[in-house]
Amino acid sequence: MKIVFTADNHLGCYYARMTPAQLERRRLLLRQALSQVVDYALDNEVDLFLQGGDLFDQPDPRNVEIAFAMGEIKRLEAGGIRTVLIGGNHDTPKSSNAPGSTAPHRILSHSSAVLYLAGIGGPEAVRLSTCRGELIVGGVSSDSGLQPGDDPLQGCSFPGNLPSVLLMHCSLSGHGWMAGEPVASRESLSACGADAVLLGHNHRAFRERAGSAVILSAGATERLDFGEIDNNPGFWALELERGEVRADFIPLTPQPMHRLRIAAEELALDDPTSFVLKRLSKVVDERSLLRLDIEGMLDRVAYHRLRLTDIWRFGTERSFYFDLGLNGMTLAEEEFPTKGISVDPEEELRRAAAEMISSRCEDNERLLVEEALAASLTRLRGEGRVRSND
Ligand SMILES: [Mn+2]
Repeated sequence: MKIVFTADNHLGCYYARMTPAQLERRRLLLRQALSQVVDYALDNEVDLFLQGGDLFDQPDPRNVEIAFAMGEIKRLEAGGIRTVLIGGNHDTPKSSNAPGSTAPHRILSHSSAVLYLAGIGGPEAVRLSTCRGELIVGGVSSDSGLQPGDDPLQGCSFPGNLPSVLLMHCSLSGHGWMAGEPVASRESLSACGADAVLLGHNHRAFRERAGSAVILSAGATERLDFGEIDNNPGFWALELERGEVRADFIPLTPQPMHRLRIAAEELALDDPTSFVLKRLSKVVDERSLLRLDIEGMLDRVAYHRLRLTDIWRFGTERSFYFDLGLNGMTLAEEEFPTKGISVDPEEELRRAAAEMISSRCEDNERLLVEEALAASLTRLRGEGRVRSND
């Protein structure tokens, strides 16, 4: 029996700092990645299309994403392929008993070609017939009711007479993801008796064994942020018999992504801005997601020479999306003469505001700083008056 297994497609993924046009293009690429998985399933005439959670980035996806997913399911159906879905931590509502709350998978499961295994509170298993034989598919959707460290699979077992796969969306012990979330243990995966355990959630693909079970992490179909730059997106093609699993990882070509790090200490120059632009010009291209991080201790002279707005504009105009990371940068302490200096509070406020404005990329952030400055000056002058009346 032939199976395609994908997870973490994150349709409709939101990026707070993208423009609406960038966001639309990025979301189109996420949809196209899933279409490539569907194309593969159709070209190779597989029996089942399994999705291991986080098909959508949110529990309430936009209509465009739902309509797209339905269209892909219909394409699979026309090719005689059934789809099995489970919910992930992103696309399952946090509380299933909140009024009006339902998983988007329930919309898709109105198609007779879709089986949604909500599997909250324990695996839900079905026996499926395909033209190549029968199998058992178990599913455990992401369950926000579980506590950190809970094992979502405790005590589950599969009958031994048919080929079986278990679809889950959770971390595997030993693969650090996020602290404080439920983790499937190798012991319970091995004890459940499934031939293959198919895991969504970890955006990095891997293959392991637990006892007689083959464990496959699907990985995501795109690199969702700069922290995933070293991941290789893709999906799995499986051939399954009782007690025998053959699996090939099929890579997908992600959107190009670059990350450039510059040490602040390198910027002690007459013209640090040109230095940065020269480094950037070697990696920018209009299809790429690009992030520049300036890290380390920057002295104040270099800081005042560094034109961050020019750098941001240069990156933004020449790449698909440009992100400037300054969190790893600190400013060196300024040395003051030991005799003491006189400070004009208004002047200091203006200077601080000018510094903040020059390091902000967004117009609304700059406006906010200007408003804060005006409010601070008003208060400062007001307090001055109160004191002089005393
Ligand atoms: Mn995910």
